[in-house]
Amino acid sequence: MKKDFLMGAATAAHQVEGNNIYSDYWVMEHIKHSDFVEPSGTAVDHYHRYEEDIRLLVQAGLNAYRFSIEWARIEPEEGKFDPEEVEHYRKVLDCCAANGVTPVVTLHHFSSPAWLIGKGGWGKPYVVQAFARYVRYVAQELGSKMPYICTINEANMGGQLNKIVADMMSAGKKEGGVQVGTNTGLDLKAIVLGMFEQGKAFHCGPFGVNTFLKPRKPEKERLIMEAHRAAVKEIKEVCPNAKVGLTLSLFDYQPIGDGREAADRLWQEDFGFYLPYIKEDDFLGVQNYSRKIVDAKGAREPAADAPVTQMGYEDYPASIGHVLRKVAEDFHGDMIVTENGIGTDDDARRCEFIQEAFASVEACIQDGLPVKGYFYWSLLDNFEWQAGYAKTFGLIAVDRSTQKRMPKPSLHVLGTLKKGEK
Ligand code: GCO
Repeated sequence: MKKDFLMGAATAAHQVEGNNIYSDYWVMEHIKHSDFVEPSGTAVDHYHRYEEDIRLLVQAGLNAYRFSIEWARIEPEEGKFDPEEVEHYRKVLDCCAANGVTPVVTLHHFSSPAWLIGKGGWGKPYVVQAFARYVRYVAQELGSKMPYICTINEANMGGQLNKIVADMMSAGKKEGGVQVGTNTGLDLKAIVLGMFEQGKAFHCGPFGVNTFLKPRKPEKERLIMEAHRAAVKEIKEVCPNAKVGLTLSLFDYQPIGDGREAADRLWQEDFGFYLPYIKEDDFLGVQNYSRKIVDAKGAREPAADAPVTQMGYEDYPASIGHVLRKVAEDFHGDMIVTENGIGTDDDARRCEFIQEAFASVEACIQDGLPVKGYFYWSLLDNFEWQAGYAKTFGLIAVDRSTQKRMPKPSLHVLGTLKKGEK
């Protein structure tokens, strides 16, 4: 493995830091009929323990760390930036530098400032201007310390949720159809009451709540991509040397029987639609967790005898290599695996998963694909959105009653892969 290959682990601010009180997620977690199984609370207190966490990453032999800067902390009130929060992230970036760790920074990872939702959120054109203003400020303050910037995490997740959540609810499935924690097991009354409570809390009415992951129609996807393009422009003006891209959630769609057309349609929805907006980017963050078998009617549930993860989708590590090869057919820039991992309470299986998944990435590199990094999701067991803390992806376990960190054998396994040891 080349010395400059980025080998690390990933987190997201809302899932690990704690007390993200000015965010839309905090509001949604605390309404009476919330669809979150539990609130994020103090999370795993990464906000105060990032130095220990980065040191554990380095001691394991890793050389890169992907994390997100929280817009709701930087701009808790519209147009008012908080210099103390900028200083916090400056310290995180300086901690990376002091430990020889390359930071890959995400500027939006699902959570937004609560005030944005009241202004139409990700459903109104204003979001492009608001996001660009936030990005420019962060680039001016911290850009010289950020060699790699992901503007938006999983720009296509809202579109994926739009397609799948309805199917999951009609099938009575709480989770499994998408690569993010969901909780679709609520009854209709609770869902409707929750909508009105959110509409009141955000001051935008029950049908005007456009959070980033609110299932959305294709025409709203354009706003996401316009926000990305505006952010790239701001970053390149302020710190032209930063490498900029976004990340996409991508499944390994495997057609069987007459499923080719359906598989191609799904890939076009998840990837092809976004390609024109990212073709000129410095890299694409590829995020993949599993495969889906596709027949003429569409994506199937995992086979009855297929191993599945805590999330309900198939435990299938080879998918990441397949997705990298599929992306490379049409995207000719660098690729970074910005998320790949497994939700399981069996760390021995996680060790095997990592070795199998990384072997498929290495095979892509050996075949000449420009893969420049691999980030395991996640460094720490954390808040899996609506599914809460029961889903454990981490290389490090955390006792949340004491916030004690307990590295798992899988952290060491990932580190040895960086050193080329098997
Ligand atoms: C995502 C998000 C992460 C998830 C991870 C595990 O890809 O959905 O980036 O926040 O926690 O994927 O589901």
